[in-house]
Amino acid sequence: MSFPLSAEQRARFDEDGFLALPGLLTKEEVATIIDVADSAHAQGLREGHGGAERTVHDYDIAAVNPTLWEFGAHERILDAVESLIGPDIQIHHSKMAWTPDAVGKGGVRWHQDFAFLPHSNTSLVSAFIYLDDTTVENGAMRVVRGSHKEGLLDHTDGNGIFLAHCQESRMWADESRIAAIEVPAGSVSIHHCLALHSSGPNHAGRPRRGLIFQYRAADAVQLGGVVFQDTGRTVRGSFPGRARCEAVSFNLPFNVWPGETDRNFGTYDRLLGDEVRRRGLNPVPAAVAG
Ligand SMILES: O=C(O)CCC(=O)C(=O)O
Repeated sequence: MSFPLSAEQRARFDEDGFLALPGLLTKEEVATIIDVADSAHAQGLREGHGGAERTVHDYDIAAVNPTLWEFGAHERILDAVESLIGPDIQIHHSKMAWTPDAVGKGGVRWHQDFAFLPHSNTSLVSAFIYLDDTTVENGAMRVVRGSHKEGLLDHTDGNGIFLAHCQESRMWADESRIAAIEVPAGSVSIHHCLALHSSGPNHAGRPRRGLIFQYRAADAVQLGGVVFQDTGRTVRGSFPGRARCEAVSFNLPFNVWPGETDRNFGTYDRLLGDEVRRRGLNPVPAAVAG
């Protein structure tokens, strides 16, 4: 059986740039994911990334875990995603999102996902599976309604250096535009790749855990940012062997995430050939390359 979004849900997504789908997963499914989230492997990753102090995103989590790999192809999630980006769907990445239980810790600054993962079109959505009842008190995600219609906002220092968070504070100055996604465990929220969003710190001292899959239409071809282990996994339909381009111009992310030398986070470098790099012909602005 398939569970596409209703016309009303699609219209709300088009208007707001996000949608909450309460109760999409069963209690048993949530418990299965929590088992992985609480495993020694996941805890080790979290600790390694400073998870006692800040919200951490452990990427590639589904690529290395067969149980989570299956959740990337969850039928009901894909039905909703298909209603938004069409029948040919790939994963761009998976990650476990973990806000520490400690009061006052955690949070994610305002950003648009597309700034991190520019593609030839904007048919990309992120699906956040909630493992805990989530409210503003324990660090719910907040979205600026309608911001996905305003194009890619500035995430740089003005000299081409990618700062990984949006610099245009006017965008979140009007509180009436901000919606907090407050949902029970087992819900899924889906947001557009240009929806401006952030998360608050944990004020409640109870967990706020999630599993996130970033999906893309199979004809969205990546132009910059990180290629993950599960990038390009087809989860529904097929790869059309074609790129669809939207007529837009935007800055590509240039830099290496501080302290994460293994990840080349947000760098353009891996799109260049060895010989171009060797000869120093790469176009990365000097301030960034140095
Ligand atoms: O973990 C969070 O609260 C935010 C997740 C997020 O912003 C993202 O995946 O882009």
